[in-house]
Amino acid sequence: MKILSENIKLYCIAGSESLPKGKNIEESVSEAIAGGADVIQMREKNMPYAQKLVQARRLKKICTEKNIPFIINDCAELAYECGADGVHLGRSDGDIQTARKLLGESAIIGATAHNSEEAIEAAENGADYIGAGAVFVSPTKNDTVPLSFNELKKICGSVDIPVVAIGGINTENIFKLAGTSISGAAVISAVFQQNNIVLAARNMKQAVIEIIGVTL
Ligand code: TZP
Ligand code: MG
Repeated sequence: MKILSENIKLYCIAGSESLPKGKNIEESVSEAIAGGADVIQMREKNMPYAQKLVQARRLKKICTEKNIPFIINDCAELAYECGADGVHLGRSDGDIQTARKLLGESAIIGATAHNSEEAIEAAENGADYIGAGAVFVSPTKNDTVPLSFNELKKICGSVDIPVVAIGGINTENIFKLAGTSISGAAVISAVFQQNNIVLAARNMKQAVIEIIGVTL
């Protein structure tokens, strides 16, 4: 299952620590999909491996039923073991070619880039999409330095694979990214920390659709 730029508009990243108290991750992912999520990523930074595997298998089943790609953050081995559609690798999560050998040609491998040099390198190594950011101050990840509009635009222009912006994106500030040529937005809080996840995803998807066609 490869990813096309038209199928990565709303990339929703789910993690048990990013949900409001009492919210269940499976239900939340189902709601995000009902609202229009194009891709689901599972991102668990503090969960034991065995527990991540159980949860990942459950989420993979939900995504498969809806024909939505399911991506694992950080760990190609976990992606392999749970049968995910792919993995997202940050700069220190292992190399793309090793993950490709493990997961196979049809796997979706995403890579983080903070500038065009990193994006070009990832594309040359076989990445299927780029996650570029953070683009704004993120309420979820506090160790990021926001990218400028021009740097994001340069990243998009430097590779021919889809670029998804990440970091602090919501329905109000996403309009600042119009004209960068991003293919989509990856979000945590703008969808999963909202009371009505279906509605939040629907509004976010609409906002992405409105800005991606804009050229400056
Ligand atoms: N990488 C850069 S910012 C970020 C990640 C994983 C967090 C995104 O979460 P939010 O809540 O959409 O800012
Ligand atoms: Mg990572």
